[in-house]
Amino acid sequence: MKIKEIKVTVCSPGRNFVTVKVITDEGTYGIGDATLNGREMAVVTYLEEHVVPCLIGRDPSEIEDIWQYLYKGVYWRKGPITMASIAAIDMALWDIKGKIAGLPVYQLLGGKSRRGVTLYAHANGESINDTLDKVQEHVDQGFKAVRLQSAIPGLKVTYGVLGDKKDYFELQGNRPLPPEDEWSTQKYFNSIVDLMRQARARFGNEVEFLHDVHSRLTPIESARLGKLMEEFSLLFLEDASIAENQDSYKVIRQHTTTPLAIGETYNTIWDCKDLIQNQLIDYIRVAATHAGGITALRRIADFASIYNVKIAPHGAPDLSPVCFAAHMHLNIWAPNFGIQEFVGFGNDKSKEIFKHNFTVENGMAYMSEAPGLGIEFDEEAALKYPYKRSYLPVSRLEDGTLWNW
Ligand code: CS2
Ligand code: MG
Repeated sequence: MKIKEIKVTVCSPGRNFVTVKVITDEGTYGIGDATLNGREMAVVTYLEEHVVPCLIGRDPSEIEDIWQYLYKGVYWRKGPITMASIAAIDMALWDIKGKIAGLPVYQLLGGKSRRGVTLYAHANGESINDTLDKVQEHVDQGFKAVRLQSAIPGLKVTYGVLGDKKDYFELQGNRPLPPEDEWSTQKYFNSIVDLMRQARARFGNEVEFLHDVHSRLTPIESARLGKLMEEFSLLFLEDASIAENQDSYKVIRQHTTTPLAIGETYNTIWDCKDLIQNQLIDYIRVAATHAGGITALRRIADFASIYNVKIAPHGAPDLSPVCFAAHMHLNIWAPNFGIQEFVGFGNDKSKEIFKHNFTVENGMAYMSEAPGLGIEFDEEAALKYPYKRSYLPVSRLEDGTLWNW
């Protein structure tokens, strides 16, 4: 069997998705996600101009060799664009291998380690009460874990809070230039404790709470936040601080027992190796699409398991349902699975394009037993929603200093 054709399709059912389809000379095909929010076309070009020509005629069963070929063979290793491209090819090859074997991919990884995949939902509110009402909605649907993000008094827009928008920033259609948001650490500290205190007062300790700081704090500020959060027993505090210097998490770790999660912006194991082996974090949140696919995430999960670090794959609205499918196979297999972020299966346009039979009930996701990844991509439907350039916001402090969004 040989790779005969590779198609890269960009569609925008509310937000841009980049989907790769690898087709063999025997007609079997697989799909993968290559979506990199705000830089989608860079990945498309990388794939079409630099990757596809090298793969035509190769044996699609040689997943590992193709992964190594695309990773080491490029010389200029790593980076989000390279790794998203490798990820999409990798997911598609696992999809093909499963289809040929007549097995869902998780069976090829080692089978199920649990009945279902525990999810956490997002409660985003314009006020603390609004946020807590959203928590209630998720609890009523059976979710056992909810991430709380609430507007910060005095700031126009805050990560995760929808403002006057009807939907996530990632789904607010195209933004021809990056919007600029303002950040104040002081205003944030003035409200975050109240949010969690009122949440615990209303829901007791039955619900797991999570919170995404979105890299807005310095390490010592993260240490301070971690200590303040201890009384609320969070499941984890996410992206408390940027960790390009992985040692900086030693500053946080020595001050607080609040569990720490990081990793959604990482694209190789090297970005998190020290954090994991020095046990500076408790959850690694790498996404299959951004970190090199199933082959790479399996490696990271196994490495993390040696250090009691759990996987909690990124699952924001800018990761396509194909990425969610890949995560489902990894999550149901990984002995050190922790929890999966879940923001729904997308809007109606997205459901028209990406078809699957994964199910969600009482805050748990259940596998599709279809061979391969268990998800189909309707190219015709996709072409109804053409690419629209869109950017993630940029963040500045109140004095204008460029900050971490
Ligand atoms: C967030 C993401 O879901 C999360 O944890 O950090 O929504 C993130 O902002 C987006 O994926 C960026 O594109
Ligand atoms: Mg996040």
